[in-house]
Amino acid sequence: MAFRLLVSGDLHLGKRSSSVPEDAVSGSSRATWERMVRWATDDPVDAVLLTGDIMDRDNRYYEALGPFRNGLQRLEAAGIPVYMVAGNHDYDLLSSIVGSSGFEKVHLLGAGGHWESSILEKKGHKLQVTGWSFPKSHVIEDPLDSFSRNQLHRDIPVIALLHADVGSAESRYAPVKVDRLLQAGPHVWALGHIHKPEVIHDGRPLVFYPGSPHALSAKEPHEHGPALLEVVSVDDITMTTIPLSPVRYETVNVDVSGLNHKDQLRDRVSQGLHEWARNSHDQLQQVEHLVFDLHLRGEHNHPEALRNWLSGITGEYQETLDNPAATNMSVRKVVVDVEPAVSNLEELAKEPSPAGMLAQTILAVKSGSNNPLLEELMNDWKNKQRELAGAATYQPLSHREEYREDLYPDPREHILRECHRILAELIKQQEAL
Ligand SMILES: [Mn+2]
Repeated sequence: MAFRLLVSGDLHLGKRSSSVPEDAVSGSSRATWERMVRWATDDPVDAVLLTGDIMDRDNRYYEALGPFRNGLQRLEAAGIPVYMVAGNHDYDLLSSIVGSSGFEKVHLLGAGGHWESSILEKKGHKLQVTGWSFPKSHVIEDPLDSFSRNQLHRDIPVIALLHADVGSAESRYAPVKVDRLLQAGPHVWALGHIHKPEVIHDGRPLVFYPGSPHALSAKEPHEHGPALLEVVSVDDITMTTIPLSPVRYETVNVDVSGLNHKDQLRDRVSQGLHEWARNSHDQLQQVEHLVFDLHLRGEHNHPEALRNWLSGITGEYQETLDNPAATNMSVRKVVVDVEPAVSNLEELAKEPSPAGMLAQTILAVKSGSNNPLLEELMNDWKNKQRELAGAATYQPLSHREEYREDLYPDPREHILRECHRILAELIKQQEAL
């Protein structure tokens, strides 16, 4: 006998996926919520567990309230209990929804930041669900400071729900140390806050972020969906992802070496995208929007021409796959990341010329070493970054999580790309002489 539990968090109802047409119904996170409710009721699970940030504060959550409540009503009507905790986005939104609708099986656990438990029963078997909810938008204390092992039942599986930032001590979103989760007592820690699905500890306990079930941006690539937990006993717990997100983001590399015509390039790109889709056929059964970042790789001395030949592709390219979901493929972004066709970069690096300096710098980035030009570029980059981060223009954004994540990208890959571009330009000029 196993408990089957559908686990998810970070739905951010009210939000839409970026780079998906505004009028596409499946571009909204509520589409995935509706899919989850259908999945949970079709072959009824024993409970639905939600790990916070179900509603998105910054977006049109009033519009999302109806669909959320409606889904809860369908789960309640099917006799499926729901246990949830609040995150930093919905710390003050969930209690009113749960409290005012006369639900009997929908539970908000740990309101106000006080750990709280509930027991789930099935054919004489028991399982404990415990949880802690955000009491306000920012929490700098570790929620495990107030966690007590005494509240745990002995000999039955315990699933803990927590919206928290694991491993980042400086976080303002409930920082938690992995070690404390491992030693606290529950057999499963189902977490919320991080949108990328991640298993932090596989075993006992199982510690994982199910991630956002609906892919919201290109920063959330690959498969997304809720997790199915199957709990047989404290020693027999398995987790699988149910890929319900109708949106999927992927990066595809296309080798453009030797391509010297626009049509050739466009054909190669289309081939590359179709090949990716063919190889991932089984994973696209529910994907309605497949959004690509296209990386052009290989050797080429005319990166600007490549860019021009593909200009407009980000708006124009639309192809529909012949599969049950009629997956629509589009291109969000093109990155030209080609290397100059140089017969011997090491030889070139010995030359006392601008091309030689660039070759040296390329070799330095690739080998992880340093040279004076690279050092100078890195310093310039850091100074510019600091200026930008402090600029008044961007201050209104400074509280946004996604903004802070973007602040300090690794400059080396950008420097490498620019060195390649300039070296290719120099070679082109020399060829023309
Ligand atoms: Mn969060």
